[in-house]
Amino acid sequence: MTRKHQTLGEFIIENQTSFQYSSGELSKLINAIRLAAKVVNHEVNKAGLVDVIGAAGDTNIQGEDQQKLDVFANDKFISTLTNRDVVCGIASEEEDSFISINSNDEQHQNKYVVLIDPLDGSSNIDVNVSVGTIFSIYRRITPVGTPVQLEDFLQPGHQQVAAGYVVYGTSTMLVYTTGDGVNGFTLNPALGTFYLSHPNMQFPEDGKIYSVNEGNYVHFLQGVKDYIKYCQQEEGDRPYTSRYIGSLVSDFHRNMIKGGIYMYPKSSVTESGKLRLLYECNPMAFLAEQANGIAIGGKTRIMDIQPTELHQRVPFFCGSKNMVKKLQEFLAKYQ
Ligand code: AHM
Ligand code: MG
Repeated sequence: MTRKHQTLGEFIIENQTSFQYSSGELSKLINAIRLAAKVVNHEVNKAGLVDVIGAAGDTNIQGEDQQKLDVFANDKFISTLTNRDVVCGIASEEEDSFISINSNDEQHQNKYVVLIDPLDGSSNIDVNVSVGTIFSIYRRITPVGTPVQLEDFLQPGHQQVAAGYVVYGTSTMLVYTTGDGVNGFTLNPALGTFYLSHPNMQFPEDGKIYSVNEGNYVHFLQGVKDYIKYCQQEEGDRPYTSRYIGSLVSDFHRNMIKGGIYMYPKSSVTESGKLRLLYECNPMAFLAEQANGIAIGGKTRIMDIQPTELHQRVPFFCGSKNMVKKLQEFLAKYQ
């Protein structure tokens, strides 16, 4: 149930029992992400002051070293999740390997692992364009009370129990799913409180926006090239509008609200595309499917791919149902 003026904290408590494994542990975990998001938001908002307060690598007035924002966000999410004792393992786009947390201690019986991209699109920060945090949550598959293993992180996306993102945009929003629809919460910066602003978010079935880095057009496979030409043709409701922020969270967020398709294909120079299956594609795919959208990696559904390594990259196409289906028709011609 959703109410007007409901805060994220209230929403988590009220919806806790609708979650199939309800024990309060997942709620604590989402609360920890909420807290870290607020701290990172505060820091991201100050990014434009870099000439005033010092750049990464400098020492600030308190004698502390200034960190790059993606390093700051990584440290903040990891320390919050660790200190609050809500997970048994974390994998981050910023870390080479996964982190095991107190998993060999009988006191710590946590069941969940988190995979996180702490600050996606961070190259956009220097030019004051929106960036985001993406997270993905699974139940571990190895026994509780033993150290987590790589296999706990290499689960296909359809095993996710929750996923979401924070978009640090004109407003800061936290959008997430626990497998029961997608809800969006907007931060009131004066109060430091997230309010339910976008209940039950849904991709429109049709859309008119396509998002792709067209600078790479010459390297794309013929099916993708043909679909892009289709988007540009004058017929019916086409040509579509081209919008590419280059910040996955922002492009996805806009497409979910307005209707659209996001594409990061493989190409003749990037055999698997750019985006990471575990930190970017799976959580976005879970959100998309929960919001009446589709996410594929070519022929396959993104969430059916069996991961083989932590930092695996895959092609990614995601958005409004009818747009992704049309793209599939073009891709099928060349398979
Ligand atoms: P990052 O994880 O290094 O920030 O890269 C991911 C980002 C996505 O947010 C964005 O959609 C994409 O890279 C943009 O890539 P490109 O500049 O190649 O179009
Ligand atoms: Mg990223």
